[in-house]
Amino acid sequence: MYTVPKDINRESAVTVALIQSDDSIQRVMEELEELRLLADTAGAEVVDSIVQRRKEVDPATYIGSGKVKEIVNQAVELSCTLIIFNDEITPTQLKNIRKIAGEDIKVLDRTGLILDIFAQHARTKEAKTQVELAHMQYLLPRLTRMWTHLERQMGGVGTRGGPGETQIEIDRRLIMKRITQLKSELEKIDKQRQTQLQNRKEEFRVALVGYTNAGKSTLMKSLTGADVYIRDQLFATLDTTTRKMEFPKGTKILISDTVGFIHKLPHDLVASFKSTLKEAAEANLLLKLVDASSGQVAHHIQTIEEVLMSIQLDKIESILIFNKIDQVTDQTVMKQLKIEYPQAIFISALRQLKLNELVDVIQNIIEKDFITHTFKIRYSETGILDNIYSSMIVLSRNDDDDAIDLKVRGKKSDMKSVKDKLKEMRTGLSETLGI
Ligand SMILES: Nc1nc2c(ncn2[C@@H]2O[C@H](COP(=O)(O)OP(=O)(O)OP(=O)(O)O)[C@@H](O)[C@H]2O)c(=O)[nH]1
Ligand SMILES: [Mg+2]
Repeated sequence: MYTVPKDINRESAVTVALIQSDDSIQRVMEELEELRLLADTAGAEVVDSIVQRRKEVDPATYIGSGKVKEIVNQAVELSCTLIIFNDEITPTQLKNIRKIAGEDIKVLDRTGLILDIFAQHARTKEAKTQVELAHMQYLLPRLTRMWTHLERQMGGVGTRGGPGETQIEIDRRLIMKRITQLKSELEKIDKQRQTQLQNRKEEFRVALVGYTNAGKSTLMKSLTGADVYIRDQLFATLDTTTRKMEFPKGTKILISDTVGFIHKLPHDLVASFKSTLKEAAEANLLLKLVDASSGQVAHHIQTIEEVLMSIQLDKIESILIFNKIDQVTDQTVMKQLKIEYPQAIFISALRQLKLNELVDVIQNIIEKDFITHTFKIRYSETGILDNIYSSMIVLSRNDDDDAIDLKVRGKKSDMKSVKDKLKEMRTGLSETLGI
């Protein structure tokens, strides 16, 4: 469960949600709670949430100008510097709301808030380039004189990651030029990634996917010992980390940790993170991680499926994993989850509970297409042993007087490559012996 750190220097914010006739109230409340976590990660404390019922969205101000005025007054009363809307609002709506809000209050929507967090958390060049591209694309239709003026005056939440102070003055044409530049930089990075992936084609690849804060990086660390960034924050990870992992039977796999998903993930962000998500696209197996203690299990699973479908990764074989079981205190919740998701695995990445079970399931999936074969290796051919031991599971070994009998299980392609090498060695030997 997420805990809000108290910090008196944090900005105060009011969140605003719209409920239309077919919206579920519970759904909107959950979204507001998530918005609070997003704001908290960005550095703002939500002190009030306002819900407005309307049949239809107001094209000019999203919730109606009267309601906007009321919210602005409320924000002033509560000494808030920030109003955050639960949904993505159009550039026109944003412009009009900002006009009403005046210069002392910043107005953001969910996308703007997520972009702000991404800007704070991007570390590698790739992540930074992707975030800047998404930010520029978001900024382009929203670039107004008034806004640039505001941005220059204020700092903090919602103003990071976009253009710097001098860049703010540049016009749309220059921003468009920057977008082209960033796209070509990403293409270059993408090509490098392709080459890396090409080199790893032979290895079995597993990618961790799931809702943000589900514990993907923690699982990566528990499985591989990788020193990845773990925080009780949304979008702690924005970069891909790939590590080798060796199973007890000797099978080696590559495992990747990557950016998390969230409900209403901004479209531009998904598009600009395509390159990072390629690691998942090239995977043989996806580990879909869900926080069992979140109280939003079904919703999180639905989001994972939706995002995977939107990036065409929904056909990859996958395992559903419930994490943080140590945090589920209500045993009826666990029972219910086990009934509803009979195929799922239940673990605690942090406490390292049931990780063996997970490793066994992955191992079984890898071994599904394995075949068994017995090689007879002559003592003059022991040079091939390294090759066999590194790519296959050795079931038994019998060192006879004239040869070694090795019973192995492994991929058909690995068997073939060993057979070919042996053949080559034997023909070479026949040639030198003149037989
Ligand atoms: N109690 C408990 N906490 C866990 C477990 N696994 C992860 N956590 C905590 O959950 C928080 C988020 O973990 P991360 O591994 O950073 O989650 P993530 O899925 O990588 O999140 P993002 O990178 O932000 O998308 C951290 O505070 C972890 O310590 C678990 O099994 N039990
Ligand atoms: Mg992470």
